[in-house]
Amino acid sequence: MQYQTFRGSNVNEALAAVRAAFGPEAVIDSTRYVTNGRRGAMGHSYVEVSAAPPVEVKAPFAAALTAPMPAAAPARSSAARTASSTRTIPFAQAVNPVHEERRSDPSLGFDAGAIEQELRALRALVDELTAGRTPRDQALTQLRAYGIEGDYARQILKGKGRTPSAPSELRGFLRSALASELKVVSGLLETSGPRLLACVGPTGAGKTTTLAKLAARARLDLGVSVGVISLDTHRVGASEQWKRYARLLGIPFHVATDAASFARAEAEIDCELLLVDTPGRSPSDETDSWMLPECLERVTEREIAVLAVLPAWLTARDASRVLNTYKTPAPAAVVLTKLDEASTVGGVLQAAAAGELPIAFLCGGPRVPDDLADARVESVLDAVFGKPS
Ligand SMILES: Nc1nc2c(ncn2[C@@H]2O[C@H](COP(=O)(O)OP(=O)(O)O)[C@@H](O)[C@H]2O)c(=O)[nH]1
Ligand SMILES: [Mg+2]
Repeated sequence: MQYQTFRGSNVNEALAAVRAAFGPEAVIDSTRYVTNGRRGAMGHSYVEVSAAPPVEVKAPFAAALTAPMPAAAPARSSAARTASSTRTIPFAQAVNPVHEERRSDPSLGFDAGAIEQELRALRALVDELTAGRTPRDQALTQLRAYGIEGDYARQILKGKGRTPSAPSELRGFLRSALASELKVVSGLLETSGPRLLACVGPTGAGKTTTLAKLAARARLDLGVSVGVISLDTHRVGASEQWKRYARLLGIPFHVATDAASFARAEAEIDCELLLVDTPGRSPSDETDSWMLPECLERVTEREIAVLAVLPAWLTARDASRVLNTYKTPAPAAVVLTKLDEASTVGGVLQAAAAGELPIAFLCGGPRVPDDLADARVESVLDAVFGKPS
């Protein structure tokens, strides 16, 4: 790829020059803030962007979101039957009708081109805004750009030694500072004994998709017996979607409309891992048709963990507001979804830290079961800061 260098007195000016030359889809390789380090009349600084003309994008992210539902594809039901009876095609292929590789990175897609470009431009902008301020102030501004502010930002810097002033060193410093504050929990699926995992969170956060991923992982990869009960009777098509997943995986599925029918379903399903899907609940929803507490009260023979499912792009304030609606039963951990859509992830981490909740799983796309990973400190840091170059 032929890169050219563009300069401007600030990021916007340099990017405008890139756009004028190569259009809005230009590929940005790097953005750097250059200064001679002097102030006043002797000072000289500019922003340099290395960019190339656009290349054909493999498959836009929107394609993943708008992929037809399995039921809509006429050929899928026979493919699905094949999957459940003989497993001649992988589960993921049967569930996700568009299964070709959507990104260059098959893991979680954190480094998808568009988000990387946005992050680079954001970093350069922050470098520019923070030039000439104390290293600590620069660090706080950087953290704010990643979605982390207030007490949590100060806590991250506290006791971590001298804050470096060079922007390139600062990012590494913040990465290790955040690493020592992050709490993750992994291996939730691998524990043994009768247990129940319920997902709670706002509508559209990815609860059903996450549970389908967990069900597939537990059943197909770990050989755990799984059952599902859905309390979501509100959303059109919700139980049909689950019936399809359940048929493909060969697992029992029930819908419960109240605590009594939940108890009956729970007694009937013979499985190690019971997954419970719930309807979305908005933070402003005062009307309580929320059945989960009553349903879980009756579960005596299983270890229970509630997972709060939060889109990674929520701000700290919105994520905290959501977490506050789920006090009873209290979540044990957070699942970060939609990492592939997020350019800042720090807000949700801040809210999780405020609620003393570890991160349990990361979801970087809608594909069942591929786009699911156990949370690890390094992968959470990659989601916040981008992968180290
Ligand atoms: N891009 C992306 N989409 C996701 C992810 N998780 C779920 N989705 C999509 O988000 C939409 C809502 O997900 P769903 O599981 O039904 O949300 P729920 O209302 O919380 O159960 C669906 O179109 C999913 O395919 C993810 O990690 N990334
Ligand atoms: Mg749902």
